[in-house]
Amino acid sequence: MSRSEELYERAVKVIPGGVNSPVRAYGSVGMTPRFVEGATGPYIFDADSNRYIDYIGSWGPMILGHNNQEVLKAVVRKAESGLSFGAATEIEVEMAEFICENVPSIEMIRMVNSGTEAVMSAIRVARGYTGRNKIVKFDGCYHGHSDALLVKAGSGVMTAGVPDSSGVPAGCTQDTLSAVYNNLESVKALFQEFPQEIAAVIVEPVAANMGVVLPEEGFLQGLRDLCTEHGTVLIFDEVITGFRLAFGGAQEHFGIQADLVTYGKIIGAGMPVGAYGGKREIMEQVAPVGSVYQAGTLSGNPVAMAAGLAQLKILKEHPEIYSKMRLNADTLFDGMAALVKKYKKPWKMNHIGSLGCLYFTEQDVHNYEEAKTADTKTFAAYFRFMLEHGIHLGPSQFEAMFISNAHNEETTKETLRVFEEYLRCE
Ligand code: HOZ
Repeated sequence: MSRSEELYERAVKVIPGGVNSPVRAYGSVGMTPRFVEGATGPYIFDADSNRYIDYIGSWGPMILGHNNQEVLKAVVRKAESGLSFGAATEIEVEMAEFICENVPSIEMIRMVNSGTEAVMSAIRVARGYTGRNKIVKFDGCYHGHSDALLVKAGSGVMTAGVPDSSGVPAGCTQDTLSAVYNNLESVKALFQEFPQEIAAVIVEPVAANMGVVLPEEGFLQGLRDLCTEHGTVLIFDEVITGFRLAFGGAQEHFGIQADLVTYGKIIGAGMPVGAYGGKREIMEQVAPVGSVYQAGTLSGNPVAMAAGLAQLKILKEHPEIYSKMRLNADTLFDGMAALVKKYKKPWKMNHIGSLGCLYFTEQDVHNYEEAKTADTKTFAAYFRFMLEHGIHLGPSQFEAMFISNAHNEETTKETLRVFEEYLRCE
């Protein structure tokens, strides 16, 4: 029995499914998880000392690759003065100033501890600001696991085989409306049905929890225009795209400004952090200035701030990181698409910047229904082959592949070699 199998045996006795987040259980690929011992650069090592090229990158934040020494030093230095105080610290101000200076739509920002918390709070603020209750989300977009947003959610909910979670009272989702990604008409119809009732439209500007679905030309601008017209708060959930798609995230990449933006793990460089920010007049609704309550002892934790700020500063000082990541990502994803063609498979590769997803379907994927046509059994076989040959992918058809600045020609060449071997044996 491998060490990972031993650990899994222990884990399932004391942790539901043996994991602290469902996708990690490898359920949708019919395997048991590899337990991770450590990681460096583009590589991750399991408890049996196997080395893998890692395309999860902690689901996005390891933009610089694993175990970046500058980030690590900043963490150690900060930790030496204490881990948590539950009181205001200078580094929180530095972080807030840095983001406000660098992201044009953000005039004020509040730190929290995860993307889930950021989105939950942003929705509350949008409701407080507008005095309205309804929110619009999109089928297949995932905004964390708060009650109101577990409606046709992406990520692990998609492979759980149920559109909505149990344990969520109907009252919590009665004001959640779900529209079709890339379909402005479906959003217009909701505005027509509920004029003056929609507090917020929340969207992943690149939907990266149902694989990777790119916004079509005009979609995000259309949402911007509809929200402006109806006095509705437009929220970009940039938990995955923030500081990744470009330094200014999807807002910079697509040239569209949201009213509120949510961030997650990326701004903690992998430490547990989230944040929501945006227009001053909206953010001033938040307590203690305004009447929308939101709080947390670990919010703005100094060690997490130190990690995040160190990474963000490196990204700001080295804009060439983005072109390098894009080049590596294009070489890998276009290379995979070329191999798919060479071996006469009908599968589709969606990619943008450092994010990509190979869908095992012959259907082009622009939304949730199309993503769901993917053959998850074929994905599972592909996943197993890749893992057994040293390539660590997200264990679900509906997760993205993440490229970091540490990936290079060698990792791309090796990944393409293994992928071709898989296609040859398929
Ligand atoms: N929901 C995450 C992926 N979109 C997975 C989180 C995790 O398992 O760490």
